Formats: sequence, structure tokens, C-alpha cells
Amino acid sequence: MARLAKLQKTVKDIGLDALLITHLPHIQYLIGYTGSNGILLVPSQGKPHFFTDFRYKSQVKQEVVGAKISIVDRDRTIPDTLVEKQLFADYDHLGFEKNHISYAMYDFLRTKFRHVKLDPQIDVVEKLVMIKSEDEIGAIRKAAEIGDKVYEKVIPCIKPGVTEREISAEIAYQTRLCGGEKEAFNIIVASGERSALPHGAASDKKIRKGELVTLDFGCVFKGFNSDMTRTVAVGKIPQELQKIYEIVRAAQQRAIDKVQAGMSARELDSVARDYITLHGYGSKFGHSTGHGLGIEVHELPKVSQRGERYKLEPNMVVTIEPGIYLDGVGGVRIEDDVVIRREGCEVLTTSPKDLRVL
Ligand SMILES: [Mn+2]
Repeated sequence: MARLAKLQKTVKDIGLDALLITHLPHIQYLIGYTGSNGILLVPSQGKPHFFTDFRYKSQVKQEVVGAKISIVDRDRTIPDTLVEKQLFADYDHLGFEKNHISYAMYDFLRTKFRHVKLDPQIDVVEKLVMIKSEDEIGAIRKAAEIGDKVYEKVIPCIKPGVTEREISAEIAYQTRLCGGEKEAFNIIVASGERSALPHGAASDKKIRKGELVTLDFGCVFKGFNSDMTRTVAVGKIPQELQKIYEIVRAAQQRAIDKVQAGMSARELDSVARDYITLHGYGSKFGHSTGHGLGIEVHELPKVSQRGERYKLEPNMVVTIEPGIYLDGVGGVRIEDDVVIRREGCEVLTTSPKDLRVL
């Protein structure tokens, strides 16, 4: 209830009669629903109202807490039901999640509820989920532990002749065996030249001697995600790759050593970025240093040069993942998940980071 109560207070503070939640991860966070269809109407006061279809009729009874439930008829859509129930009859001012609504749904609201002022909202629930409770951190800690276990199990499979896809299959298999509910996202296994692709989804390419292999994966535990990256060497690698490995390793460690509450997300990005730039590879680090992590893999705050408006606060969980990518040659990224604490941070992912030569 605490989550819903906080949101209702915010809805009231903004001056809305209600906020329509259309983003499923937010619905799960607020009332526990894990299905694939539904919307949640959260009034500034009174009981929230959740709508879904017949497929989830039994499931909602087990999952949903804190909301009234309506199952729409087989021949009706959720929007039809909103009209029939005249749900917005008393509302003047309805907020909706601007970044998470289909045009069709928006158009429907606009034409069917002409008397209601529709007010696009950005980052309302996002700001709520950004600060984690110790229970929520516990779930991410466990997801990170599973990731560490999976990594150790997968290491023996990384050898010449094995394909990236085979390694990603092993990661997925071990994730489930080690207690993960599912993979957090499409697993990245990028070897050789492909390791210069920051988001190189596993392909049919075979691992060869002398290559770097970047593994970026995570799992879900109790609805919370982990996200880690390690880069390993298969046999002896060229000197420049060794060099960029050590630079990324040091940049990542510096960011972990310096991070603490009160610093801005932008300052944290600068710690890693300035170090890489100082060593001549600033232009080869083309993504942000990290991102918030929780019910979604990418949450607020963005740890980037555009992240200046976010101050790091205690109980935020962010990733720290600098990288260097040399087109046609190879790349390195190292990523940990950390909890921001009043002083310093707690590192949740504990797999070793010194260059591992397989
Ligand atoms: Mn990440």
C-alpha cells in the first residue's frame, strides 16, 4: 500500500483528479499484477481501479493488492469499458503517462471524454521507483548474486570454436537453474571485432583465440533486475586491447570509489569519462556511464552528461559501466550494479574484474 499511497499523494499534489497508468511495469510495481494487458486508474483519493481481460481473471485474484478489479467482457475492449462505466464522469483533470501510451488510446480518450482536460505526465512513477526500499534492494542484490553465479558457470564454455549464441544459451539456461525468473534482456555476447558493438546481440560467430568476449546479461528476481558486464580474453590478446582493458578497469573502479549520495549523476559520469579521455579514448566511449536499475533494466537516473538534473540519493541503484570500443578491432566494457549510500556505495555484483585470460 505504501507505494500506492505515495503515488496518490503525488497525484493530488500535481492537481490531477486521477492518473491513468498504462505502463505494465508500473502497474506491477503498484499493485503486483504481472500479466500482459491492463490499465490502472489511480485517483487522487479513493480506491484505484484496475482493468484487464478474461485471461487474467484468476491470476488477478492472487496477485492484485490495493485496487478494485474489473474484468472486461469478451466482446469489449478496456477503453469501451471505461466509457460504459462512465469512469471519468466526475473528472476535470486526468493525467496520463506521456511516454507510455499508444496514440490509439490517447485519441480514444480525447474523443470520448471531451469534457476532461488530458494532462501529459512525465516521470511520475519513474521518480517513485527510483528510490528503493531495503526489501527492493534485497531483491536486486539476489538478482546480482544469481548473475555472479551464472558468470562462473559459463566461463568454462567460452573457448575457441564455440559460437556466441551457444554461450548466450548457456547463460539463459544457467540463469533459470540458479534461481532467476528470467533473463533481464536479450543477452549480449560479442567477441572479436563484434566486441566493439556496445549492444552486440549474440550471433553465430565462433569464438577465436586472441579475442576479447564481452558478456552483458542480467536476471529478474521478485520482479527486480540485475545487469552486469564482464569482458574476458581468449588466449593472448593484442597489446592495444590489453591497454584499453586496463583503462576501462581503472575508470570503472574510480567511479565506484568516488560515488556517493549528494553527487550529481553527471559528476559520476565525468569521473569515468574524464579518466578515459585523459588516456586518449574519450571519443571511443560513446554511451553513458550508467543508468538506474530496478523494476526495469533502464530507469532513472541517467548517469550521463545529460544527467545533471539528477542528484544521487541514498537507496538509488545504478549501474557503472564505462567502455571503450575500437571499430573493426574490439571493445571492452565492465559493468557493476551499486546501491548509493550516504557515504560511498554498496557493490552488488562481485565477480572478479582483473583481466581473465581463458
Ligand atoms: Mn546496463
